[in-house]
Amino acid sequence: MNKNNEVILLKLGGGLLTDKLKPLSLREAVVKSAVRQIINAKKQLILIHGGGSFGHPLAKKYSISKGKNSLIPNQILGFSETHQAMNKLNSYLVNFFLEKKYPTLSMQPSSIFFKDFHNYSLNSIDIIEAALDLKIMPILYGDVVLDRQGSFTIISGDQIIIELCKNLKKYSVSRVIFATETDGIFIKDAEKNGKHIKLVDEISFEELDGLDLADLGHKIDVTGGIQGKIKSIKELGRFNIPVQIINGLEEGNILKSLTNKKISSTNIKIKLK
Ligand code: IP8
Repeated sequence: MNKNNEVILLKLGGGLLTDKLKPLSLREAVVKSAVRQIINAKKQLILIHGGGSFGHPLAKKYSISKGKNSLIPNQILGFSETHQAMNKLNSYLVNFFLEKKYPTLSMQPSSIFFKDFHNYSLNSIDIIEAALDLKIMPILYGDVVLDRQGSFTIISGDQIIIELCKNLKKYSVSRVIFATETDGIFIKDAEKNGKHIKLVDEISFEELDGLDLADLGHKIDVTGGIQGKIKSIKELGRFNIPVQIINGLEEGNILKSLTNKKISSTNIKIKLK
C-alpha cells in the first residue's frame, strides 16, 4: 500500500506526567502544558503515554510484568487495579484535550493487543487509521495485556510504539519523539575521567550499542528505565525512522520538537536511502 500520509508518534513519559515518588500523583501543570503544545503544533500525531506513579507502583506490587503467579496474594485483582490506574491517568489527559475542544480517541491497549509468547497482535490498526483520517488524535498508553498462554504481562508505551511502526498501513511514521524528564541520553565523559556526564546529541542506531551510560538515578520503573528505552529505540532502528529524546519539563520543548526547531536533545539519525 502506498503510504501517503505522515504521522508523528509522540510518547509522553510517565516520569514526566507524574511524580514518580508519590503514587497516583499528576504533575498537572506539566500535563496541561504538554496538551497546549501538542494542540499548538497542529501536526497529525498519535499520542502514547507511560505509567509513571499511576501504573508502575501497582504493576510492581503485583509483579504483573512477570505473569500469573498464584503465590502473589490478590494478583488478579492487582491486574485490574493496574489497568484502572492507567485509565485514570489517561482520563486526565483526554479531559484536558476536551477542555481545549481538541478531539481525541483513547484506545485501551489491553483491549486491542494480545500477546502470544514474545509477539503481540494488534487487530485494530484500521480503527486507529480511521480516527487519523477524521483528524481525531488516537491516544494509547502503557497497560496490562493478556496472553494466549493464559497469563498476562505489561505492554509499555515504548512497545506500543514499536507495534504501531510495524502495523500502520496507510500512514508512515515520520518521527518518534520521546518526551522525558531529561534532555536525552547521558554518557560518562571519557575526557573527564568519567567523573562528568555529557549529553549525546546525535547518534546512529548502531552506535547505541556499547554506550557508557551515566546513572541518573531514576526511580521505580517495571519496564526498564533508560536501558529499556535504549533497547526499544534499537528495535525502532529496523524501521529507519528518526527518533528524538527531549526534555518535556523544559517549557516549549514539545512544541519546538514537533515543529522541527532545534533544542538540546538526543537525536538518533537514520541511514539515508
Ligand atoms: O511507563 C508502563 O508503561 P511505560 C505501564 O510506558 C504500566 O513503561 C501499567 C506500568
